[in-house]
Amino acid sequence: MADVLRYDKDCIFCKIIKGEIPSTKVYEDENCYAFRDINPQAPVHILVVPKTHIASCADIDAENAHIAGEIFTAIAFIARQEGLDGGYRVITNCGEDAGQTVHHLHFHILAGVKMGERLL
Ligand code: DGP
Repeated sequence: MADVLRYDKDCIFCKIIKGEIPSTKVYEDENCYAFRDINPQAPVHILVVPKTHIASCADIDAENAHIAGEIFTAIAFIARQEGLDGGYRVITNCGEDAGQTVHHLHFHILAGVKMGERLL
């Protein structure tokens, strides 16, 4: 069942989800929305977000944890849809030290380039 969606009126990703700011949609279901990053860091760079406003993965709790599973189910679907057979990296930045700039939980799917084993 779909959650009752909560939006933050000042959140850029909430505005994208509501269609108030345009985006290149890749995937959508009841609880998740995915679109191409405006500043791609790899040939394929997609953001997957919950439709309801959650600031970061630090705000995942027992009540909303199902969203994490739904997002990863969407990520696997999107990877098949995009033909990411060579693999892909999934990143979520949480907080200032991690470089989070948009405070609406989002997962980056990066692909289309050989990334190597180092994360930083
Ligand atoms: P992070 O640093 O993890 O908070 O990443 C935020 C990402 O969001 C960054 O890669 C750029 C992307 N982004 C910011 N504003 C917009 C926008 O208006 N449209 C799209 N498509 N992406 C955006």
